[in-house]
Amino acid sequence: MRHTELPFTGPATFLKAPYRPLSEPWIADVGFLGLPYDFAVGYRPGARFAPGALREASGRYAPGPEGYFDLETETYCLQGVSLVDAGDVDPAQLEYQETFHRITEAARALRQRVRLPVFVGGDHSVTYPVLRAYDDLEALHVVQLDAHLDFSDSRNATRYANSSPFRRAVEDVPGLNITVIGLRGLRTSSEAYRAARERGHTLVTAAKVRANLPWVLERLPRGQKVYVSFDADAPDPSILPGTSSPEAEGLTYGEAIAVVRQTIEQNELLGLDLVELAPNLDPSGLSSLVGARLLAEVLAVWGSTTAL
Ligand SMILES: [Mn+2]
Repeated sequence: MRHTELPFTGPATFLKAPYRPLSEPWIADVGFLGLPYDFAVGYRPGARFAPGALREASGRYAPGPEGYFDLETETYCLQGVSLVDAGDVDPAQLEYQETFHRITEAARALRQRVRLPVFVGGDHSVTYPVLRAYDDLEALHVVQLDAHLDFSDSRNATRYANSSPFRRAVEDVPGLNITVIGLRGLRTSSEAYRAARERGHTLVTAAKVRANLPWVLERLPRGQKVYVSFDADAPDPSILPGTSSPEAEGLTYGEAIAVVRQTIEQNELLGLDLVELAPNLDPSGLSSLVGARLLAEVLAVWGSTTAL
């Protein structure tokens, strides 16, 4: 029994999925893994609380046995799609290498079990050890929704913070290409920007999304294996204030979903993360509800465009 009627009943798991730790044998279509690690933030902490907060908030969006009824197509989606909450990776607090090792091993294990692994951070540093679990592929295209580039080689003599996960990832994971959507940080490192450009990354500002969304959608990868990394600071802080480093003039919810939808529809989605959501920075609870809704909606898009 994975579904009870009211949002706040039963044990809090992602979308009220059954909890099955990776130490047990199971397979499913979708598996959630919490990565409650935020020791790498350069500013306000709290993303360690996101897996717990999103489990609780996502009860609001738990699909019934028939899935979700899509108002646009008047059909059900996620019908018969099996979801599992695989629990959390325990961080080793200050031992980032040990923590990253645990994350990579858990991500590899999850990839063996499910068609779509969903990783819930944590600050953005966790995406680096997650992407290491994809090093068996010839090529992988990351679509990163983010206010910031997160491609710094080093900041304050620190190379594994949440401003560097993609710089570390391209060093370790073969065949990685990256498209970033939503950039608008005022303190963008020109070195990081040039290095990303030289690698052929596609860098799209939030201003460009606002000015011409169809132009942006045209530039998304096509026909590739993709991984979507969704930073909670990509949307505008008016809808998602609970994040370490909010930047004004962000994406609308609709723009963010349009980017993710187009990415999923024209590629093969092999993984997804939602990072940098700090529920403690938003006492209204709105950020957790928007984050949970986002996860649910991305799953619905994936379920309606993927043959299961
Ligand atoms: Mn980020």
